[in-house]
Amino acid sequence: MVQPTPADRFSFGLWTVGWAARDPFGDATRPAIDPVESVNRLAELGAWGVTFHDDDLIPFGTQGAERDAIISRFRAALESTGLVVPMMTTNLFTHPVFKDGAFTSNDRSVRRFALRKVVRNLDLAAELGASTYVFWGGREGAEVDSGKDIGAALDRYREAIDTLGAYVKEQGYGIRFAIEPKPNEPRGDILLPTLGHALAFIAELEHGDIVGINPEVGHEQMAGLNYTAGIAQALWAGKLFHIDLNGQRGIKYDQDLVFGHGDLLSAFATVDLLENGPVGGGPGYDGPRHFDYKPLRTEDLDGVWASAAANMRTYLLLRERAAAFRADPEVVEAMSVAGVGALAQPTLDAGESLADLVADRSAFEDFDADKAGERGYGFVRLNQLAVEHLLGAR
Ligand code: 3MF
Ligand code: MG
Ligand code: MG
Repeated sequence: MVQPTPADRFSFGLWTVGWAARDPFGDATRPAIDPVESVNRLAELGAWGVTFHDDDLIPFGTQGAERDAIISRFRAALESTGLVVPMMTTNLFTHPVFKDGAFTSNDRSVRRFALRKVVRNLDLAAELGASTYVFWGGREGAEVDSGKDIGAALDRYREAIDTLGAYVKEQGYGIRFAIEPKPNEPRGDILLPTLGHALAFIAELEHGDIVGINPEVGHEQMAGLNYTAGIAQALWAGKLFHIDLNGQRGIKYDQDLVFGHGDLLSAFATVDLLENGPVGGGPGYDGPRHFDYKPLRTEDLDGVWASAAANMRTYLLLRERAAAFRADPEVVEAMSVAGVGALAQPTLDAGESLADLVADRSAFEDFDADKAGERGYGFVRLNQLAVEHLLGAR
């Protein structure tokens, strides 16, 4: 079925469809969209959830009764459509106060303000039933090497995440954090630039048990990395808490294209991993299928909703193709020839020590390395089968 339903658990950020298409060189090409309109339209299209930064819904600086009124109007729209809020996040990048970062600004008063801004929005996230809270540190970085002590910045980053982690635990919110890596833009260099850096950072946290990652397709590809391989490592580490699906064409600015409109073969592999689990076996991903894309600046409002629908339709088409790929007996055979499943077998036998291996002449002295080197793995054939399934040729 290529008609999305809430069972598919597709979610969109308010800032995605709501992007008025202002860029560094040009004015907005579209009017702002009322968040309630976005909720209604996304629900009509078959989405399941909506996500947002505090300031996407409640303009920066809005307090008290005015803030409450905005929230209750939004809640009414959620209730009438059945849309849920699976994830929330904080805008710690738009206001000039954050120009040198939020948690890692050189200015301590800014760091304190940032923490306070997150706490208020975490309380709202708990009220709205969000189970994931994303941290994208777009301004946590630098352009000038001598202007930022990276070690001290990481200390402050850790302090912030641990302080907030302790808070959600004390409150019993049941919220997990997901750090979203990005190599650059808007800062020249951003801290935690790839998912690997983020995983290493999480290992240093006191409350790392509730902290995972939210890798975005385009962000990893901006660093020239293989997104599917990256999220496979995150799954392996039990840290794939959320995902930002979109498209990117090579190492350039963050394009936020529709999912599949960048590297389509990579998108196929991503959906195959998320839906069917690793090729050698094991569980896939059970979180939201979240799109963090931007409708092209050339689109009018009809184009905005068509592009939102395109993300979901592409995902569902790839899901169909990936299921057919895995079920194809020729693919199963090609994977067997390639030894894909054989990698699951431990290299040492149960109870075998390294000394036992050293004593095993068949492993080394009598091993015919030249003969083993002659083996063909057939990976090209396997990839061609994937391409043919993707093209609908099988
Ligand atoms: C920027 C992003 C962000 C994050 C968001 C949290 C504005 O490139 O991807 O979107 O996704 O802040 O989810
Ligand atoms: Mg992005
Ligand atoms: Mg993102």
